[in-house]
Amino acid sequence: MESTVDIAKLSAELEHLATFTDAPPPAVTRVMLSDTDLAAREYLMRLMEEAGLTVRIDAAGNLFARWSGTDPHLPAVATGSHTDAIPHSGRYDGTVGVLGGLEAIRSLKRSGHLPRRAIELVMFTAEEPTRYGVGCLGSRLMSGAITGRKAEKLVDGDGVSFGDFHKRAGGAGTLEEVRLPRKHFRAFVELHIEQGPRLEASETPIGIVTAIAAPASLRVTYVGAGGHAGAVLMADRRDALLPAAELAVAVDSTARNLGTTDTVATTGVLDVHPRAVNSIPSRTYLEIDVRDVNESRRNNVLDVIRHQAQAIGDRHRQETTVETINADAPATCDPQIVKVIEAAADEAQLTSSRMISRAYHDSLFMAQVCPTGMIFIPCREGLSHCPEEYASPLDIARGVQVLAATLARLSSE
Ligand code: HGY
Ligand code: MN
Ligand code: MN
Repeated sequence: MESTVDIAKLSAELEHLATFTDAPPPAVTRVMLSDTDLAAREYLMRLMEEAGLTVRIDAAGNLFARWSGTDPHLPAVATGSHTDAIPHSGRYDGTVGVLGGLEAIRSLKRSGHLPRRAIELVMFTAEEPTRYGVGCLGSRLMSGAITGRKAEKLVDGDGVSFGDFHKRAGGAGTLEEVRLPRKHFRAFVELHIEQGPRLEASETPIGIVTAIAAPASLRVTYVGAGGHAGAVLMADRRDALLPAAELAVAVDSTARNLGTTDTVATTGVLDVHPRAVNSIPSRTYLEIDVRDVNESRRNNVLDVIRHQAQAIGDRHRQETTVETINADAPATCDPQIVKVIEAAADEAQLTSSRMISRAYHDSLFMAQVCPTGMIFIPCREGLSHCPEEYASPLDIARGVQVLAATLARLSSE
């Protein structure tokens, strides 16, 4: 049956969701469980209920909206993504998978599809690492990659633990109960913008992800000696910004020299204390992101950077701490799900190409729960995690159409 996508409604919903932001438009900042994020969640839950879905929230704040199937005993087919947004970012990262997933379900309902297996739309909490330094907290808990007990102890920049903060979501149960048994779902399929230039450059409307790169991140602190910028002579200084600056350059050159094109490393956070022009930096804090599709190559670069961080700190006579926040394995998408998505794209007469995802997604962890696949759509110049992020209504509609056909096939099995 032909399911049609109401792209005007979906585009309006994406635009309205973007108004829930702590940054001036067109940028979007929506950090997990902030007041803005909670208001956005209310809006999304209302849309899900209007679509006739039954909504539940787990202790981590993951949101599940269920369309029951004719056979209640069969594991559901799931789709979804995230709606939290890093500071000063865009309006399509994650949201296309949540609102696009909702529209895929609505379009199937309109077409008269009756799913044998339930279809569940999932909005994962905290896909972005902004608050706690670790990404995919909601799906990590679902997969057991982190235990509830460990997640409780995570502390944000204001000293608030996730053990306290998660309660803002109003979810049921405990963080330990967030974990899903393997095969809790028949399959999980995530629609997402590519966050890279390949699909647009090759004029390919649909990407089918075969593997997701392995992300890792470090946090490094340097503690030197502060003091008056005018009074302390150069020979007497232990300026904490110097090792930090040296390390940031080393991170970049290590990825370029030791890796391949698939190896990337970024120093995305560099905080200076006390951050006053006439005060010598006494403490610096860095967060470093290292990724590669090849886990052992990623681990090698990570090890070198860890040693460089310590050696540079020693050379500058600084108190140095180097901590690994996460070092995850890459994920492989399920070959059978890849084929179902490919058949759905063919049915829609849309060309598709198989590719890897250099960004991570909740699918990285859902692949540990059930057979998982991802559908990519192009985004303008591959830009993402910035206000210039853009996906056209036509590309979004095509992605939703392929997602709907994929969900129809999987929920009829
Ligand atoms: O950082 C990532 O890859 C994802 O967009 N959070
Ligand atoms: Mn992101
Ligand atoms: Mn994302």
